[in-house]
Amino acid sequence: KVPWFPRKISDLDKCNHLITKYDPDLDQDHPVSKQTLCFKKNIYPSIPCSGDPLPYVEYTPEEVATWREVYRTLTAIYSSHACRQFLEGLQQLERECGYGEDKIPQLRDVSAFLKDRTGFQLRPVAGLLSARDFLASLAFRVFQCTQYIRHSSAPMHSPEPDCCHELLGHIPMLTDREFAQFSQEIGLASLGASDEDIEKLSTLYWFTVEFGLCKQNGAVKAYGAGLLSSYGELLYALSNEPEYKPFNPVETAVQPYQDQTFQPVYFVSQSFEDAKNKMRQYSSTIQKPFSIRYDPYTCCIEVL
Ligand code: H2B
Ligand code: FE
Repeated sequence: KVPWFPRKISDLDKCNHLITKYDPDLDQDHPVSKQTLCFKKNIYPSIPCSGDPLPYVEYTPEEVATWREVYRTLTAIYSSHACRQFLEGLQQLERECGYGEDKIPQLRDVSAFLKDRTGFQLRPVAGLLSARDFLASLAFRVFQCTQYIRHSSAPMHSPEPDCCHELLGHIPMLTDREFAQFSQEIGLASLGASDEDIEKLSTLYWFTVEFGLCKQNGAVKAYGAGLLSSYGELLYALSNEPEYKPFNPVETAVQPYQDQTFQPVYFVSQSFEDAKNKMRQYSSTIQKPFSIRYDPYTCCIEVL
């Protein structure tokens, strides 16, 4: 039996299954601010409705101070550690979308900017979504994005995605057309896939979109958002400590991983072009009793 999957953007309203990894009421090691709790408990579980304008958020001075520290620390090492597409994306965001250390960019503005560049749009989400729901939204070029920020007591660490991770890690990459296409194609491959295939696609997502490295002019650079939003792991990943393997979807898809410490192994792509071609080839081997096509005019999935 084929698992249900969204056929049109408004179906994403049903792709909202959250996974609670850190219960803020029980987990004393990971404090969250009042505003974050409010997002998690009151605001998002009730809104996400496709088409609603993204809410503007008034961040507290303490939250802006956290953002400033993260922004300063990370931007100091991007030029030597981040891939070209990321640096170009961040520059555009700084020039045209109000990115900077003094204020936390608003998702509504960022979403409009991205939509114009690559057709990606953002949607606010209250925490970690199930892999199936998260990947399905990528099929429609919708990126589900947290809007709250980590606690000020640990500015350089967040156990869950927060707006520093999304805005600094993911968004600059999503301004790149080739990377946007790569992301959408992982999403399309996930629609109606079996649980085992979702698990493999999640692992591929993990080692590319979150922790991917690529070769550029003979040097290894980071393009994964988990690296580009973590000072410590970004330095570690490009040091000579971790193991590197060439990106190869069949092998990468079954590599065990965890999110508690740095990754022991990273996968290196020759280029996005190369990663995209390999992913395409891999996706074509996923067994499904139907095929699908994305119609960019209606933003609907056609099932053939
Ligand atoms: N949910 C949210 N909100 N953000 C993510 O980056 C995310 C997610 N990543 N759910 C997914 C899971 C990823 O780890 C893969 C697809 O499992
Ligand atoms: Fe992420």
